[in-house]
Amino acid sequence: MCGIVGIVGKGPVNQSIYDALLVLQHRGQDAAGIVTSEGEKLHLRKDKGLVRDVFHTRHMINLRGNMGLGHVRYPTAGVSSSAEAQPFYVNSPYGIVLAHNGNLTNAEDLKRDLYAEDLRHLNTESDSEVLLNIFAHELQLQGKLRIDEQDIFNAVEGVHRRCRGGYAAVLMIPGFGVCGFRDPHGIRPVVYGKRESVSGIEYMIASESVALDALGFELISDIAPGEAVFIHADGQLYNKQCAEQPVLSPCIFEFVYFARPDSIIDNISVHKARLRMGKKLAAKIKREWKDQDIDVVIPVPETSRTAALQVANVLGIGFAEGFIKNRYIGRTFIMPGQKVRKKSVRQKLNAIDLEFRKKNVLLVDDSIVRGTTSQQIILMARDAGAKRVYFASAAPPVRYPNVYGIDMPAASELIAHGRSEDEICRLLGADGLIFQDLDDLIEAVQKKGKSDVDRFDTSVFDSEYVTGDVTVQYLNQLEQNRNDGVTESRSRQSETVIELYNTA
Ligand code: PIN
Repeated sequence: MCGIVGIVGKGPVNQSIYDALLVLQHRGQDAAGIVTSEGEKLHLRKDKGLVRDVFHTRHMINLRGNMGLGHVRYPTAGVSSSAEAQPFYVNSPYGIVLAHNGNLTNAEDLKRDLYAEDLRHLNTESDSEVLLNIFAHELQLQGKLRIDEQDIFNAVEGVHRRCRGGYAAVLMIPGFGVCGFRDPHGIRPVVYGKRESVSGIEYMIASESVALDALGFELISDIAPGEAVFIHADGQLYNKQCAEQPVLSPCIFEFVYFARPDSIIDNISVHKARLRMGKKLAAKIKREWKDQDIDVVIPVPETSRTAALQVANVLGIGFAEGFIKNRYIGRTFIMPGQKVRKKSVRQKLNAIDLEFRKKNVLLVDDSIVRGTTSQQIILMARDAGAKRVYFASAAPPVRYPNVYGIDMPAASELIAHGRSEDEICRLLGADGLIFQDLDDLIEAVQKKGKSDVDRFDTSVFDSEYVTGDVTVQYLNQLEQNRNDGVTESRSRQSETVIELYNTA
């Protein structure tokens, strides 16, 4: 997953882009980048690391100009390296920089076409570089020395014709303007807003509305599925629907876990959606655990708190904070020749024994993915003296991989893949386990049918991939790539799963 931002300002934008990236940091901690346009000149700084570590004063001083883009990256496709940090740049036509959130499901075909037909060279494994080159080629086809917004929209139409998958992107042409666009299913979120400055109106495009809030921008709208918004360097805003059959189907996992609770996505408050998830989950617990003997509801920090509080309210049971998270958990330093170990959950979370001692506790988490954390948390609750440990997930079992840009493990690493709920409960070592029903989750996010969203991408729960192009071969390839130890951390985490399962 990644976070993107684009600003057309009336003064220097470097600080505003930096601040917006800090607010979007939860969307990716692997790499960060900012590019600004000072007239025709581009200034770029990108590297691996957190926003606060990538940009120093000397970099910020160089990032001159009144418009620019920013990106925070979470590795999805490809390896994690500084060469793959974004924004990406291509020099022809006109010079274009692009930052992307999502994943193209037909990237391999597009790479072949770019090479063999469009005569373009790609220098990374990243599908974002593919997206940029497709856009660049489509813009080149307009065949003009001086372009206008219509040429940009025509090129975005070309992107929608050729690309499949999830993509929310911002791009910039130096001295000309910034464009934001969203795939025809609107899988990944992206919004735009404005702020009045003494010199006129400034515009921002960002992954989440929280970035607008934090910088004093007022939310105008989500970019609609298939739509493109273009802001000219002079501050004029244009928008156009560039897809033939747009169908809004946003990723439901943004609401479950990924997005900040203070964001509004497709007119739905993430916070309120999580409150409704808690209500629904409590109703299911009431229905299914008639003689439940829960003494206290304890959230697994952070995301699940909102839902857990509602579970406790609806059940009429006490709520307690039983786990304390270390906010300053540091990096793992790899010494030569040393085997890298995953930081244990115990280093990140510590239990307050008195909230567990001699009690039947219900732990609530937003989701169960690999199950490794859940397993360790249940052990911690027992070690802290709990009599019985029940576990509830505010989302249904995650059984299938994500192909639209959420960094999820391969199917075989998902604890729920091919397993019944009873089997998962046994592996986790819980005394009882309950999952949200998918229909309830959809209703919770949909505001009981009151939102404009008729359909969500729920593929991680039911394998219904909204773009309709995800084949068994594609998923097998994904399984192989993700299992091949694409990143150290992934392979390390799967090791831990096996170790823990064997001891269960
Ligand atoms: C983490 C939110 N949430 C916790 C992410 C753990 C799955 N995990 C998904 C649960 S936070 S596991 O609150 O935002 O920090 O199932 O893979 O063990």
